[in-house]
Amino acid sequence: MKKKVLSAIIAAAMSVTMLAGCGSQESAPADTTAQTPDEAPAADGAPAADGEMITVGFAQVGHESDWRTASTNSIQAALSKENGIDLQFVDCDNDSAEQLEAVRNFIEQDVDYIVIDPIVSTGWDTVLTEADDAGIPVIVIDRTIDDSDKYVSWVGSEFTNEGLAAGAWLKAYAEAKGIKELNILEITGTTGSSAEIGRTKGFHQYVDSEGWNLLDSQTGDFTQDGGQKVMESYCKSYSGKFNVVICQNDNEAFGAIDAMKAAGVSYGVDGDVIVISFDACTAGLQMVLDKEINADFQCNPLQGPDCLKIIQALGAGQTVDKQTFMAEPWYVSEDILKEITYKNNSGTDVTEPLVVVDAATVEAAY
Ligand code: GYE
Repeated sequence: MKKKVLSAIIAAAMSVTMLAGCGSQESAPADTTAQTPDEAPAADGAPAADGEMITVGFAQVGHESDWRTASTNSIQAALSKENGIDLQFVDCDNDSAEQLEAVRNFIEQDVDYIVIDPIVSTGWDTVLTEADDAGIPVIVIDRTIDDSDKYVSWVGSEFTNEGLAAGAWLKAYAEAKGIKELNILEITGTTGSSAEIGRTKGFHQYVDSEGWNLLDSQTGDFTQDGGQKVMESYCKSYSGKFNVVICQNDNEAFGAIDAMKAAGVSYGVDGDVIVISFDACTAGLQMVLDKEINADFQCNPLQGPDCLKIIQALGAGQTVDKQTFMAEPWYVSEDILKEITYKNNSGTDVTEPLVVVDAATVEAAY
């Protein structure tokens, strides 16, 4: 079946429906507001219906972290030939201009679907309008697009809740340990990415409301090398003055830990500096188990199966959610706090468990 025929059917079918089988974080503002047919970008056809392969172009952020590798693997495994999909994968190397060009190339090739993990959250409206005009549905995964709604569906994480959870945990942990003063160094992710924006916003709500001392905040660009360089300079500038390092992903935390080791700073459960991280990749959770990282707030990268379901649902003329949130636990090293309570990004008071990492948790990670 060809694009324009199905586009009318699918556009008409866009309404409020949960995507079956998708994880949905209880505390997340599961926004099930779907577009009306008039607002919806024209959705495309499913060539598999008449035996052809479905062509999908995926503009991936890059290869900056363990999380990213897990994300790429998940998409490639799900959007596979066995599942009737001919996937074109472009690694955009953390370069926004390259990513826009990749999407434009997909439009030119008239692929059936475009999947984007947007490096930054703005600058998208023109190219998404071009995709819409060409009748190609766009699916967004992981990071969000904040200046255009011309995509069919997004599946990813509630980054602000991740930052809020980190703040709520640090507050409860400091109280439990009798730590009176928090002097914090922050290493942020790629500036302008929704993951960086959300984690910063959530955590800073606690910095502000608790009156914590945020000594400095610099980007490590979500890389190990970036985390190490920032921490090397922090260790010189703030020697003996900090007792918390919050890194916005595991790879930055690995780099920061290497820098602290080199500078003779003790860290982790038995050290002077509390280490907080996000992602909960295998190597990150191993360091939680080894008591080097105190707490690791999961960001689930396994969006391949959800993405496949969205494509299949669209191809079958079914409705899809505009937003799907991944379910994400919070991991800790010590068994001293059972749960955290906080007001999440949608204003709801939530109490969520803290999972103490053991060998099986590490084994089950990505
Ligand atoms: O936390 C980081 C990666 O967009 C949520 O990007 C993702 C982030 C993840 O490089 O490791």
